[in-house]
Amino acid sequence: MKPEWLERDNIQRRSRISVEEFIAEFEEPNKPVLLEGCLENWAALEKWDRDYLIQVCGETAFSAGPVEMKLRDYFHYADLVREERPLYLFDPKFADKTPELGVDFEVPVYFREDLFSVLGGERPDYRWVIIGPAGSGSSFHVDPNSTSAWNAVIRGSKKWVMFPPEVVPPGVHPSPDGAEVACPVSIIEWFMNFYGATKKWKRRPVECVCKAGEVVFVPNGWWHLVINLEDSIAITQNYVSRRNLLNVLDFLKRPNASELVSGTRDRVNLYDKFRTAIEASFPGMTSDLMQKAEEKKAQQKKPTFWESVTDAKVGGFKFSF
Ligand SMILES: O=C(O)CCC(=O)C(=O)O
Repeated sequence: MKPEWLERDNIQRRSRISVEEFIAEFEEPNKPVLLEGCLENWAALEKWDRDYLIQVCGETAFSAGPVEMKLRDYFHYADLVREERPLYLFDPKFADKTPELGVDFEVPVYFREDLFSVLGGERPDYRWVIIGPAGSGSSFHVDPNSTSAWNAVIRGSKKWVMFPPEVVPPGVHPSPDGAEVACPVSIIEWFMNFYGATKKWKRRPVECVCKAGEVVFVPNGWWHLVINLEDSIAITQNYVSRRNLLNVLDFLKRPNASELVSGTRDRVNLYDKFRTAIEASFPGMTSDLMQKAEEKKAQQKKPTFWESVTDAKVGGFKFSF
């Protein structure tokens, strides 16, 4: 990575804010934030390094792109690899495979509402351990099923570049139905060919380097690219809360849901199952949220006092008693 690709760090950073502040300032308005100091009681921060992981699950096979590899072999591969797109270990079943890992972390307070949990064993994949050498990472994508996510770095550091839902990153070409995304071949290629142009854009991307002990909140629909600046270990979790429930339901109901929905076997019926399970566990929640969304929309359309006394569109003054 060239130093100038790492200079811009314009994400909002917050330390030890309350859950209410997080919801009001970031989750409700769907804005990214880097959260400091919220992993203090994670044993993983003390314990998880290459030697510890090899000791507890070196012989266990984890998913690394298209292959399953024993963790011991993956670390060996990561030491030797010199490719531009190294295999990236990204495993959704790590805590089932190695229960010792599952008890070394907990969901940070901000993300405890987890509405997909009403689906029990039928919920889409939702948490992953992510391990990769410097240079590995995730090219531009939007997270699955319109969920939001948090990503906690345990070792190493990650450079993030994020664009809001309405801004498609340069060099990225989603198919009209959103089911496929064509991107430059490698992350470095994106930086070399497209990053410079974003400096002149009005809608600059949100960027940061997230270090061990820090968490990035990725609001739903945001495009993001992530590259590991060092050998890294992280945990990410995708979730649905009241703030994005309606988006997720809309997404699951789309006509091409069978192509769009991911992380679960039954992609077609997920909408009905989720809607029914939410209604059973939280009666009235969906209709309450819909009503509030309607009210908010109406509020946004309502002219302000100044707009109501002036004819803002034609510039004529209407004030009268
Ligand atoms: O590589 C990473 O840590 C980012 C992972 C990511 O973007 C995702 O899980 O959606």
